[in-house]
Amino acid sequence: MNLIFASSNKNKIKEISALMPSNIVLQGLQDVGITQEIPEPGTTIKENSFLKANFVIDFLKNKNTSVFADDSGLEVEALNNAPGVYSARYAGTPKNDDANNKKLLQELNTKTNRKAKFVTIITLILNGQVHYFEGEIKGTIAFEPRGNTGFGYDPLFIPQGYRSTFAELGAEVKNSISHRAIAVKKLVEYLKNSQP
Ligand code: ITT
Repeated sequence: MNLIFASSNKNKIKEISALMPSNIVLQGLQDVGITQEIPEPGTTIKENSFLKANFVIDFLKNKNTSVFADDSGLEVEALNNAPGVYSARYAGTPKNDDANNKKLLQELNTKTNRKAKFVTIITLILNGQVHYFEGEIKGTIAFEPRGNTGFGYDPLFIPQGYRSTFAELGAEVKNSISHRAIAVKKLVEYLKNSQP
């Protein structure tokens, strides 16, 4: 089946492509003629996840389009779960991973509690029906950026049970345990069971 992934984040597209079975043909936004960045005006991760998927349905004016979107964020306990829904633009616009990581370290400068979690909510719109799939992973925030794989907050996030950051662990390990991998596995399972 053809499935549109409503994301312009190349790293997410790479991670999700690696988790998709071969009978699902992923189409990017450009494949369906969407070149602008999809607005994310929501105040929760779930809301933005839905808005991104629904944008594609509205844009294509086709309620039977099969589309999914991933909205993700980092929730840091000592910062009242910030940056959360604002993870992409934590240090302002345009979005910048290095600036976000720098700001996060500054905000945590005086904190001893380094606990955090990554959250992903995938919204699937299939035959006009909306479905949500969630994934999260607990961990802690390192004291300086380490490693050079992945994206976003990966150089600062140490998943529970490990000593290395996601950026040090590499794509294969990240993709076997991450928030996104957990949500995508649920999505794939659902698609497998819903196909004739
Ligand atoms: P879309 O086009 O899919 O919306 P985006 O980059 O805007 O791409 P989000 O709105 O979900 O994605 O923003 C989440 C931000 O959180 C993202 O820019 C990263 O900074 C961070 N993030 C999300 N998933 C991550 C991951 O697996 N590892 C590290 N950082 C992540």
